[in-house]
Amino acid sequence: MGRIIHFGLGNFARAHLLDFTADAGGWDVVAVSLRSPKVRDGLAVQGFSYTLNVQGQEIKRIEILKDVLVASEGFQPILDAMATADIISATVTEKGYHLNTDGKLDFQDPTILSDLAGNSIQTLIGFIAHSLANRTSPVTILSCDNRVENGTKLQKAVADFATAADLKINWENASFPNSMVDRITPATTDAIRAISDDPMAVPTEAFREWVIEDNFSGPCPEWPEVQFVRDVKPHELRKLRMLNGAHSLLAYAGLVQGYTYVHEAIADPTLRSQVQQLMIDAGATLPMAVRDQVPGYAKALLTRFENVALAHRLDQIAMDGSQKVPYRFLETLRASSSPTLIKAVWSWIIFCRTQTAQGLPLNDPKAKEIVIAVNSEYPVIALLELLDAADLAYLIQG
Ligand code: CS2
Repeated sequence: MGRIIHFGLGNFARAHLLDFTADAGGWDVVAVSLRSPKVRDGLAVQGFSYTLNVQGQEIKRIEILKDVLVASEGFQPILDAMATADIISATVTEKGYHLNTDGKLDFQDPTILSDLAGNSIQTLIGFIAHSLANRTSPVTILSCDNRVENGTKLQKAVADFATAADLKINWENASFPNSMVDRITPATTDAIRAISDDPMAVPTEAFREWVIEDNFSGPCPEWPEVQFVRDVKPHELRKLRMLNGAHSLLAYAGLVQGYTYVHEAIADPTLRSQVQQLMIDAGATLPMAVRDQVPGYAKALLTRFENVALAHRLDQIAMDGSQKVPYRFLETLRASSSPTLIKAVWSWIIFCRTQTAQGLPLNDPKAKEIVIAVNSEYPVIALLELLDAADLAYLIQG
C-alpha cells in the first residue's frame, strides 16, 4: 500500500487528489492541516470518510483518508509521518508558499522567520526542508496548487529555506514534478450538507483534469485519466490564463455589479463577451503545443461557468487577489497588450477601491497594503507596485 502525506485539506484536495487516489486503489492518505483543527475534528467523528457530491452525477463516499494531523498540535508526528511517505503533496493555495512577487521565498514573512528561528514548524516549506534533510529514501513532492511551474517554485523555496536554516538536503532523493490541476469546487453549503446527509460533504463538478510532469522519485498511484507529460507548462498556462483568468474577471467585475455567483455573472451579456475575448487573447499567448485546443477549451469553460447547480460564489474566487492577479492577468497582458486584459486589471483595481470605500474587508494576505495603496496619492501605481508591476502603469492608465 502506497502512502501520500497531503498538506492542506480544503474542499479542493478532497474533490481532486483524494478522489483520483480513491479511484486508483492501493494507496491511502494522511493529511496535514497547517492551521485549524476544524476539518480534522469534523472528519474524525465519521472515521475520516466523507461524501463527494459530484454534481449532476453521483454521490461518492471517499474512504482513503486515514488520519489528519494538525501542525499547531505538534510538528514531530508530522515529520514522523512524512519520513515514510512515498509522496508528499500540497494544496495550500498561492499564499501557502510564502513567495515574493518575484517567485522567491519571502524572508520577511513572519511564519517563515518563525520556522527559521527554530520554533514549532508552521509552514509547508519548513516541513519539507526538515523532512528532506533527514530523508534517505526516494520521495516525490507534488505541488497541486495554481501557480506557474508550481513544483519548480516549491523546490527553490525549500532550497532557500534549507540554506538559511543550514540544513543539508540530498536532492538525489527528491523530485518536484510540476502539475496542472483542475476541478471547480465551491465551498460547502447547508443545502449540500442536507442533500448529502453529511456535515463534511464536498460539492464539485463532474469535470476533472490533472496533467503531471513525468518525474516521480519512487512509486506513483495508477491515477485514472491523469496525463503524464514531459512539459506541463503549456497546460498550466492554458488553464491559469484562460480558466482562472476568466474566473477572476467574473469575480471582480461581477461582485462590483452586484452578482453573487459565477453562473449569474456569465449570463450578463457584457461580462460574457469580455470573458470570451479574454479567452481569445489569452489563447493567442499560449505555446503552440496547446493552441489548437483553445477554441474547444473556451467553449467548454463557458458551459462549466454556466452551471447553475454548482452555485460557485464569486467572493470565493475574489479572495487573495494580490496572489492571483499576477499569473491570471498580468502575464497575459505583458504577452499581448490586450485591451480586455487591461479591463481585467481595472476590474481588480475597482474592486479594491469599492471594497475600501464601503469599509468592507479584503480577504487578502496583503489587505493592509492594498488599503494603504487605495488611499494614497497615486492609487493605481501604488496597487501595481504591490504586484511588482509598476512598469505596466502606462498601459493600464492609457
Ligand atoms: C478559482 C479556482 O477560487 C479561485 O480562484 O479560480 O479555485 C478554480 O475554481 C480552480 O482552479 C478550478 O480548477
